[in-house]
Amino acid sequence: MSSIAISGTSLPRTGLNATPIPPLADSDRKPLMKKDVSADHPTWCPGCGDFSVLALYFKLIEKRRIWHEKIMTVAGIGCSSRFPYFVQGHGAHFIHGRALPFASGVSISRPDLHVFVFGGDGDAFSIGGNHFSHTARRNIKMTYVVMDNMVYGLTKKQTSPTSPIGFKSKTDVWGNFDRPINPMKQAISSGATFVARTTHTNPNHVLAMMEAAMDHNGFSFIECLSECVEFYEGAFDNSNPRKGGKFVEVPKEHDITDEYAAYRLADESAPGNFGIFYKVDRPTKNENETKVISDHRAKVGNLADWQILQKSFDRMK
Ligand SMILES: Cc1ncc(C[n+]2csc(CCOP(=O)(O)OP(=O)(O)O)c2C)c(N)n1
Ligand code: SF4
Ligand SMILES: [Mg+2]
Repeated sequence: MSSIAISGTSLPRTGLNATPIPPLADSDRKPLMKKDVSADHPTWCPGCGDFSVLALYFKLIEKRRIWHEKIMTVAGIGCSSRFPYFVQGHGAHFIHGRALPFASGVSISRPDLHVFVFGGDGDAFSIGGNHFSHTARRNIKMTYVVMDNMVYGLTKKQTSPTSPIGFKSKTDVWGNFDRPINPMKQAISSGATFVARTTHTNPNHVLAMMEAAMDHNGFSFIECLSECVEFYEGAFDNSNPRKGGKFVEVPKEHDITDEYAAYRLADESAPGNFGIFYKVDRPTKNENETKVISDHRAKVGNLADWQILQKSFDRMK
């Protein structure tokens, strides 16, 4: 379909010289339902926890009226990272561990979008560990949901950075003896301004955490336990009341602005607490960069981007 740009919006044309059809006002648009936003049939194993996270993302899109052109779903590589394939909207299935730098560029250059990043524990804390720390400390506005199954699923059962001590895998046939990363502590210490924990077995809670994260102005991180039924079955039974476990919410009296209290919560042994551990406001990199750009633009007499660039090139001559 050809299109024409009017006041920054792309309007569809029905023929070469046809009058552009004005876009519908947001209030006249119908919320997108699962059938409107589900793409390819998910190729996860039957029973995989990732199905539940995807279903709740669809719910979020419907409930918060995120339009097709505003959906931005980024991922790295892994079973969980196949996520953008299954969403009918903009997105990228990027390089293993490199989803956050890609998402950072999108977030900073497109302030009208809320970028969602989904991925696995290996993607986030092994190969992508450095990007995790730097995106968090820069407080770049986006929501990062790590679907933690405590194993490498796609590559068929290697030890991941969150695998518990004693976990037997193809890389640790004798049982893992390396101390696992605690994603919540890692997020808080790296400077994430919103840190929450949930589990795929509690759909209402997953949706509530995604909504709160989306409303946060900054880097919002959610550790979502998501069972790999193929290579780590039963890993989260202790937090699932249907399997005899206990789902314990963050205590009501917890102060979410208290960093040390958040650490103490994060330090509790498995299955731990679920809910928002930490949430504070700090200027985002998005805001800081926008200010630098507008200050500079004002200084150079509000020249167009290409004129500023030309001036820089001229200085290099
Ligand atoms: C640069 C690079 N290194 C290694 C791999 C192989 N690889 C693909 S996915 C993956 C780990 C997946 O584990 P995780 O991120 O926890 O996702 P899951 O499959 O468990 O959802 C690895 C090591 C790769 N694709 N690219
Ligand atoms: S291997 Fe595990 S993580 Fe991957 S789709 Fe199957 S159950 Fe899910
Ligand atoms: Mg994993």
